[in-house]
Amino acid sequence: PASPGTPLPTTLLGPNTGSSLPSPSKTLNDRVALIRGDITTLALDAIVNAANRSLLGGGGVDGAIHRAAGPQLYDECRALGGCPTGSAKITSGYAIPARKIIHAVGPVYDPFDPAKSERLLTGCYTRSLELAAAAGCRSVAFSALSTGIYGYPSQEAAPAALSAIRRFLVGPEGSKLDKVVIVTFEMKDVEAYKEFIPLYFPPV
Ligand code: AR6
Repeated sequence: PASPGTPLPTTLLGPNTGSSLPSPSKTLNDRVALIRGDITTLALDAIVNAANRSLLGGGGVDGAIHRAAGPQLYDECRALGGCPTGSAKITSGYAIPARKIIHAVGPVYDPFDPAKSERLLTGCYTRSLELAAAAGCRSVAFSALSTGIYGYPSQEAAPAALSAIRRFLVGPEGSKLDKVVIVTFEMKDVEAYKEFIPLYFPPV
């Protein structure tokens, strides 16, 4: 699992820390938020769905998003021809308030190869952020990818997700995004993110 054990470059976080990086207009931890609720109702630029390789819908949050967006979403997804695990594809939002839906295909958690699971999960977050930025989205909400039906332990998924989000926000394209919202549904994910957000995005 992504280890928060390595010291975080907290000196890069604030505008007054003497960092050699360009000062962000907002501090990093202002740009990440955690909410518990229904991702289908959020009026952000993009929401990220926990999809499967077919991209044709399923249970969990995928089912909820397809129901809320309506049948046109299915038609656009069908034309995409699927998506490999660890990657993502983008569609319109149709009947939901978000302009775009990013369909990320997380891994089924493999307890015998957690490093591979982590690589694939991290890939989903990174690719989703790249797609959002490329589509001109400034705010993105993530479902807790793979932590439901796909069995990824929340305590391992949260640090992997946060490390990918952090890496993107401090990277060359990071300034293209104003806000990354993590949307949790179950208490186990709330608890994992409450534990790990202060480690990856320390308050300044
Ligand atoms: N609304 C919001 N969040 C939800 C909902 C909902 N209705 N239901 C579950 N969650 P999951 P996965 C949360 O299982 O593990 C689908 O069949 C859930 O608590 O939706 O990536 C796809 O088609 C968890 O935090 O996705 C795939 O086949 C998060 O959403 C497979 O499930 C993700 O759980 C993907 O499994």
